Amino acid sequence: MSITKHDWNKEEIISIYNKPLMDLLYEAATIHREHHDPNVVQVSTLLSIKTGGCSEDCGYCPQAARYDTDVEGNDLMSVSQVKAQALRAKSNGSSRVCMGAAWRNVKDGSEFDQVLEMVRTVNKLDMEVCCTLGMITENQAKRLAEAGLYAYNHNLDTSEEYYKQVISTRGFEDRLQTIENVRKTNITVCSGGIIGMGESIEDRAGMLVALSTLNPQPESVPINALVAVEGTPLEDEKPVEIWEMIRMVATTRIIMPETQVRLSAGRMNMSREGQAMCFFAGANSIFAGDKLLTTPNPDVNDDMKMFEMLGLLPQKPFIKITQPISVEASDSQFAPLGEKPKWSRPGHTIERNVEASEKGK
Ligand code: SAM
Ligand code: DTB
Ligand code: SF4
Repeated sequence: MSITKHDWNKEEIISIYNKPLMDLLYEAATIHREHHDPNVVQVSTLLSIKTGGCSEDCGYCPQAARYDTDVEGNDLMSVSQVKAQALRAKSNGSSRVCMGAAWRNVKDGSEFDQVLEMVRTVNKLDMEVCCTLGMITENQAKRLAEAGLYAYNHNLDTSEEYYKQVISTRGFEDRLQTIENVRKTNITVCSGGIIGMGESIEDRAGMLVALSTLNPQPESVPINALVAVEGTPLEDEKPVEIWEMIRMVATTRIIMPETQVRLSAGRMNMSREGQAMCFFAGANSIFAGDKLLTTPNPDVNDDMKMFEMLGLLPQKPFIKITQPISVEASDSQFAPLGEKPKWSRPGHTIERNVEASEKGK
């Protein structure tokens, strides 16, 4: 079995990405088979526990308050609603629930306490619990870990250079800092990005350099194809070609052999044949359920038919890492610190974001 390399550079990654497709597929599939069962695919269900009304200007995101999209904002879900949805996801073959909140960062207080209770509740259903709540401090990561969180999703989204052309309200280094905070606990790291935002292949490689040089590398890497939502600055980006998705998945697999590569947003535009090639190229996880956070996703029954057709089996939970134990709130060792961390706010002008915000007024 090959040893994981942590010093990938952009040139090496670009030359892998641009290999003749058959060579790329063969190499990726070979590495995939050395590290994983090629017929097992992990299934995660997304749950938007707090939707819309977000303060940030992320150019891809329908949940940013400043853009005029059809997203209806909702307050934080109740713990019992989350439990009901998690049970449904479990009965549909999901081993993981990923709870997303349209927040810039986590603030200590009753809403975070409620999220911690959601984590305890879903962990007790013997499912892997993932959260994606924006930036978090070390103390908040420790409290999530103590509640039984299995994974924290925090995407780098794109290269450090292109990030500046997509988001102006927070910096790339804040993303890295949050990942570092998560790494101070036993929570696994889920971090990936989006293709199809107008970035170059160099930017895709730049993002993969940033992810693959993390040591340890993220345990899971979601590869999203942009869902271009009307009203967002990126509404006119054309859909990524399946070949780009296959190349991105294969390259990710080659440079991060152990990671779970997740075929994430954008599956509505992918044929079964296209997805099958992604699985061959090393994708071994999907988001299932008829909704991602706010946009449509394939019907779960159709996905299960696809699994059957391809001979794929959904992965059981806690295969690589044992189930965390949830400590009750009353026994917690970590008090909320009420910190006010200085996350950056670069505030430079991104013309298309400004234009979309103006239209949204
Ligand atoms: N607010 C938190 C944050 O930004 O970290 C968590 C939720 S946010 C919606 C999670 C991730 O969803 C983003 O980092 C981005 O990668 C992905 N995402 C959001 N909108 C998307 C879109 N239209 N198409 C593809 N991926 C998208
Ligand atoms: C990730 O990488 N993709 C998911 C999850 N992590 C949180 C989110 C995709 C969102 C797509 C747009 C939407 O449905 O709002
Ligand atoms: Fe807010 Fe996250 Fe969407 Fe950015 S990606 S606008 S932080 S919900």
